[in-house]
Amino acid sequence: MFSSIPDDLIHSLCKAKAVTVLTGAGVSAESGIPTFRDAMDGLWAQYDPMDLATPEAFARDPAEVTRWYDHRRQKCMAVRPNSGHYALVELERSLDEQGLSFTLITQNVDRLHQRAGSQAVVELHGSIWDWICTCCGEKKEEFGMLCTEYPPRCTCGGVCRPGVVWFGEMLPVVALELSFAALEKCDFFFSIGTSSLVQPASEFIQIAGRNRAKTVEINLEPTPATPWADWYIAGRSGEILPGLIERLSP
Ligand code: BJW
Ligand code: ZN
Repeated sequence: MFSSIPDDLIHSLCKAKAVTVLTGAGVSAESGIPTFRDAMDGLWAQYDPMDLATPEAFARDPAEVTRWYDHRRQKCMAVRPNSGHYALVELERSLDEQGLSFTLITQNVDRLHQRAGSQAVVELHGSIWDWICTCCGEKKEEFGMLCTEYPPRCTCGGVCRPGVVWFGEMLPVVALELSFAALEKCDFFFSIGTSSLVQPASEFIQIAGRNRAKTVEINLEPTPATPWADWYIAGRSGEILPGLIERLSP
């Protein structure tokens, strides 16, 4: 069960000219991908993701860290986008048809939004399918492929690292610029399935609100973003979003 969607939220969203959506791990949870702060499964149950998703962990043991990412890649391939992902595709299509603006910013590295059909996705924390050579800097995408060695090597002989953003690292400049432009432009902002603990994404709701956007948060539980939200809807994004999109239809 989830709290009902208020009429004034629907009314405000119907009037919006530019919508920006920020998603986090909760949006993929109903597909079967554990959230970042959920316990890990199988062989990796004894590990804390906060200890593996760091430059220090990769420097210490690149083979272990790349094996962990391969485990997660396997999981990503084994699952499908859920009704929350598809509802966001529908929202994008509907706004597009009306000539209105839509930006989807995701902290997720799993590419499920793209697999669902979302067109313009800003990947704030990179992608689990990208590799970057630590030696020559070459970036390559290997969607759907697993490693043949740990860590994989570039043609130059250098060690490759996952193309994701770890704690203490800068976010991709283009993704940041697109995000800030979308926050400045939007008059309606969604924060969906994120714990709002990790900067800079955790501040997006405040930035959007300061720019006079109406803000809504959808999450199983309140987060540090909740006080900044004009509406907080408690529940699963895969249940709430389809109902919300349906209410937009004339
Ligand atoms: C549902 C649901 C359902 C469940 N429906 N909801 C001190 C030292 C060094 C750095 C810092 C520091 N203090 C602050 C910093 C900055 C740091 C930071 O914020 N740290 C905090 C932990 C304090 N940030 C950074 O370092 C960032 N870079 C940066 O700021 O650069 C400038 C800078 C440089 C140097 C120093 C200081 C500043 C980079 C952050 C990179 C984050 N990377 C990760 C890993 C990506 C790769 C990988 O996946 O392996 O990104 S960490 C992890 O957290 C991952 C996620 O994208 C990110 C956010 O998590 P998310 O999506 O919110 O997931 P969860 O699991 O936290 O929450 C899930 C939510 O869903 C929950 O709320 C559930 O209730 C909900 N939910 N099911 C709806 N069905
Ligand atoms: Zn190289």
